[in-house]
Amino acid sequence: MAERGEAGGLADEARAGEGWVLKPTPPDRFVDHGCDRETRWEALAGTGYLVPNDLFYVRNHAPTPRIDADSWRLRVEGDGVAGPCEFDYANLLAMPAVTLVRMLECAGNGRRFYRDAEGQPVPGTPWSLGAAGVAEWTGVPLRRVLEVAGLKPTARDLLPEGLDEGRFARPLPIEKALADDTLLAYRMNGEPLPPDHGFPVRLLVSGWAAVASIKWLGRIEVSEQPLRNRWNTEDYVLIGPGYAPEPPADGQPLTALNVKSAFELPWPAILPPGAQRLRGRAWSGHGAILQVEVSIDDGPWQPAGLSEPNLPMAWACWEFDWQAAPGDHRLRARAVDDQGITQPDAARFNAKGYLYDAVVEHPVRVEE
Ligand SMILES: Nc1nc2c(c(=O)[nH]1)N[C@H]1C(S)=C(S)[C@@H](COP(=O)(O)O)O[C@H]1N2
Ligand SMILES: [Mo]
Repeated sequence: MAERGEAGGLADEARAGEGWVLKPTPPDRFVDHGCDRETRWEALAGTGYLVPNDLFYVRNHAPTPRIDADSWRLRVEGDGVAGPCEFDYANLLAMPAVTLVRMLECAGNGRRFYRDAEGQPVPGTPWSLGAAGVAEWTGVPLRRVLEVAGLKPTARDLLPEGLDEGRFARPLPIEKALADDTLLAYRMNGEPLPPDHGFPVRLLVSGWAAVASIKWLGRIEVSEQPLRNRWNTEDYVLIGPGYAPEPPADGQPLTALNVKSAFELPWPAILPPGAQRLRGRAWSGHGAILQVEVSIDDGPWQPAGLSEPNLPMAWACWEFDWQAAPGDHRLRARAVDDQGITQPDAARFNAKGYLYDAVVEHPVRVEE
């Protein structure tokens, strides 16, 4: 094993594997990407609509910090509020709470398919489709807290900042900050937020790439000026043909998620011949799922059955009955949301490999 600090990159990579994520992420349930852990789709089979906290993917830019709720404070300040203001954990818990079911999905989910399906390598964590999950979140609308802090009508952008190493922070426009379903969340699936998912308080920004949902929140700057940092000008920005730059950003800062679907199967899957009930999930950052179709080996698109619940900005579970014949097969699923947005045959290339939304071919071998 390389000595720490021997070669900069190596030391960093070695460090990224150790102790970044606190919860157990066994290899039968997660793919280990070093600092990030991807949920295996086959592990979601039979889990119900919500992803249990212990199975939820983790995306960290720094190790999960251990934060004491009693000494924790959220500071709201900047020229967009009347004056600086502090909230403690008890203050937030005492405010009227809202509970919502929403998806979190990493902007890079599906990134490996830019290379594997489209022959266009891109840097970054090579997620398959498991950097997504749906949970029930409880918290206080961010708007309420901003109102208490004396939000000015001239406020324009917010900078929510994490307490992790490097103080991860990404600017958020005021319109999205004021949405009814933008929360300061402190519970996930009925439990206090787990440390890896932002304890004690994280932002939940509905329908947007999960990079907006800052974990371990410690401070929110409210500004009358547009705010920029690396995370909305260089990273988490769509850069490529067809994405006109919005200077000073190198491209278009990521906002809403798009439409995707996945099978609850291992990659590749091995199935016995005969009647198979295939299951999967489909989701959209713009609304609810209207329809899912499945095609086997370039055969016709056939409707899959959707089950309830089918909540907007969460996902729909679906199933499809298949008579599996021995041999190698390619399964495809394609979703349409209630805004009429569907999955294309090829995703629109962008330099950092975000928002891969094309129909994915899932390899399956059927054998005795
Ligand atoms: N403070 C902080 N917040 C953060 C991050 C981070 O590294 N630090 N990662 C972001 C990214 S890129 C994603 S995809 C989601 C992941 O949330 P999860 O680990 O709870 O699934 O958190 C977001 N919030
Ligand atoms: Mo992410």
